[in-house]
Amino acid sequence: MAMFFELNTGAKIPAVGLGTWQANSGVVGDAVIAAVKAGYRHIDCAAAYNNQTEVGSALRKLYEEGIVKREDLFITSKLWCADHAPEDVPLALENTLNELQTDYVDLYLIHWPVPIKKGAGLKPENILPLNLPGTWGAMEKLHDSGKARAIGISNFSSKKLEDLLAIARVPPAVNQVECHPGWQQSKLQAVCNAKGVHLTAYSPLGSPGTTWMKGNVLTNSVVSMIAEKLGKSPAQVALRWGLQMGHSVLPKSTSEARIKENLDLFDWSIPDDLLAKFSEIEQVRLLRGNFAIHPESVYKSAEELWDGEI
Ligand code: NDP
Ligand code: 1BO
Repeated sequence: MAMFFELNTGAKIPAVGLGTWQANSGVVGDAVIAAVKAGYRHIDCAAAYNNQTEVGSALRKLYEEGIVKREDLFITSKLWCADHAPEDVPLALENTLNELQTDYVDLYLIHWPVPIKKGAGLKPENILPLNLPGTWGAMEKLHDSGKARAIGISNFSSKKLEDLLAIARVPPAVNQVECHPGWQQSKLQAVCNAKGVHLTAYSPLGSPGTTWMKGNVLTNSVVSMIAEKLGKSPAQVALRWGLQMGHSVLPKSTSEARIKENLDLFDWSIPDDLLAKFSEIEQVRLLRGNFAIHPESVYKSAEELWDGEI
């Protein structure tokens, strides 16, 4: 198993990236430093995580101490929902580049297919219809400028991905979506494979610390049984499953020990007979996008937001 997957741009995305959502100020910088020292070369960021400034300072320290060079890292960030207007897209990236102390990101994603009014909160009444040609056209210009070396999407259903492919001059390189043994995304993975779009798995451990998401991947009986048989932790089994399915994975941790554990995935594998057992796991989407769903919203039901993939 290589430590990278190749994107449709020809660039290589490291198979394991450090997640930074809900990594608090005061600890996220140390987590980034621990991760890079442990061998991570991919950091997953977003303007909405409100911690990019601390991530950027940690990266600057790593460059100054000669621990890693910028060109050896793969940095992802995401366009927030309030910045979908074409004129706001370059300003949003500029702000992110300043926060991350870099001239370019390796990958810039539309965070959600859920535009909201500028400056407004993420509430159903603030949601606007998706303007894919406008927003994607602005993303394509960022790609042309070299400030976003690859562009992509996040939380896009198969249908929304196909709608985008129908109008895109630059096809998306990545669709970053929830994906773990408890929400395997088989249909979306098949569409991504057919169209040459890489699927990155977010919440690859089922986000056990996010209590409202109610994930139980790490205590699932199939995952636990396989972990015991292989002498690995449930987290390692969940992550290794993702890699064997062809996904890059983004485990978040601010614990140095777990950061190391989550990268220890490359000198072993899940054999085929145990891999087959993952089909027995009940499938439940955890991050359902309830913030976008309301009878008066553009998305009146989860069915509409996810185009039936729910
Ligand atoms: P994960 O599935 O990565 O789970 C993170 C949780 O698991 C934390 O509570 C962490 O605690 C704990 N943990 C980490 N490693 C281990 C381990 N080895 N054993 C036991 N527990 C462990 O959840 P996230 O939802 O954070 O997803 C990962 C990343 O994906 C995000 O941080 C973000 O970068 C991205 N993401 C993107 C989204 C999008 O809309 N595009 C949505 C959601 C996530 P601790 O820190 O204490 O170790
Ligand atoms: C609304 C959750 C976003 C995490 O990427």
